[in-house]
Amino acid sequence: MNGWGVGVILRPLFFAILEYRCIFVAENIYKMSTPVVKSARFVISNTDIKKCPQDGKPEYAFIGRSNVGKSSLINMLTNQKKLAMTSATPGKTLLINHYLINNEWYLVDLPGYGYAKRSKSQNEQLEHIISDYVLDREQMTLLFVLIDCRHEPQKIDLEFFQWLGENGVPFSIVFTKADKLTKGVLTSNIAAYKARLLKEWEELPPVFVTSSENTLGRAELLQYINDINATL
Ligand SMILES: Nc1nc2c(ncn2[C@@H]2O[C@H](COP(=O)(O)OP(=O)(O)O)[C@@H](O)[C@H]2O)c(=O)[nH]1
Ligand SMILES: [Mg+2]
Repeated sequence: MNGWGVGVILRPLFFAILEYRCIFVAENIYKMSTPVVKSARFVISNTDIKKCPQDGKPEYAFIGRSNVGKSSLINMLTNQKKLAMTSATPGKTLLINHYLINNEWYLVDLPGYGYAKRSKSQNEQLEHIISDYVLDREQMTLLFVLIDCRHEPQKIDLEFFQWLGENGVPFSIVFTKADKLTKGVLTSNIAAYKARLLKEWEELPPVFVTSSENTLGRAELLQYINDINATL
């Protein structure tokens, strides 16, 4: 996908704020119990942000390459097997899916980018939907960019990070599928990924490591969202 823009060295203020929050979360992890998801329900699928829920509740959106594990992560966080549709083959749907959590906030499953078999017009539509949501959706509190921890940094993701930075979009990074690597390889892959990002960024946003298979990272992500909700 083209059009995410070119890179410059960026140091947006929001990273400092997010980093502070992350340190706060990390310092409190020892006394942390997993925040409770009392209820989670699918609300609506859309291609048009104007038709997304208008109740003003905060939204935490998941984005990343097709098949990275967005829907699985939503199921893992909500402790439901089939809330979000998962698939072994990359999906072709271009939908923004809203899931209401505890009647208080939304998890949003955005369409995946980077699926090679999409036509040019589908890719244009995809860019349109993603940029409409990410840039214009006022309720979007934070964007979680999902990265498969098994892979080297991919151009499309790096360009996407640059585009987010240039547009001042607050985001965090979530590594997925941690169960597929040994601890040693996981640690070195993540260190290498961060080192790659630090070539262009002075600071990194908060980073989470997750597995939808064994719930690694569930408590940390839910706590992070809870902490942000508490500041709103
Ligand atoms: N082992 C493992 N497989 C995963 C994990 N997350 C997703 N998957 C698998 O990866 C494939 C794509 O997942 P999905 O959630 O549909 O990805 P999406 O396209 O980003 O929504 C499915 O076969 C999932 O079962 C994970 O944490 N561990
Ligand atoms: Mg999906």
